[in-house]
Amino acid sequence: MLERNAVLEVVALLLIQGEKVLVAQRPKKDRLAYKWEFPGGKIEKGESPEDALIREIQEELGVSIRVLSHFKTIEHLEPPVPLRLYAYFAQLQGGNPVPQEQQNIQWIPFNELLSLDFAPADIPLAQYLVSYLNTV
Ligand code: DCM
Repeated sequence: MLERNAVLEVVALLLIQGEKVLVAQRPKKDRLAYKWEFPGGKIEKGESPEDALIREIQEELGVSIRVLSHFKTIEHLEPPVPLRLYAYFAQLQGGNPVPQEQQNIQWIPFNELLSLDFAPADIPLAQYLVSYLNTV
């Protein structure tokens, strides 16, 4: 397959504390500037999604996590960047997330989550998450 048709494989963190979930806002310099997302990023060649998530969260938020379980995989196959987003529940191993890449972060209450201006692939993920949280 030609590179331009490749689907980008990306991981996302679902980190919950009490009635809140952690979200990050993409910095000005990035694609999808100022859109909110669940923290994460690209899976590198040869890396498992779980290892990619642990690495990305250490890089972006300066904390180590323990990956608990896979929640959902979202396929957002539209241009300009078709992507497959693997979302995992995880817990902190200690410490608090601190942005390392000039992004804003916030712990947002479940009932406010859907009011955020999310990146396209994160919109259905947020919807699934809210539905799920309402059942547990
Ligand atoms: N991405 C996304 N949702 C996330 C994480 C990432 O849509 N929760 C997208 C944005 C980029 C690509 O994945 O197109 C790579 O992310 P990054 O630029 O953070 O490495």
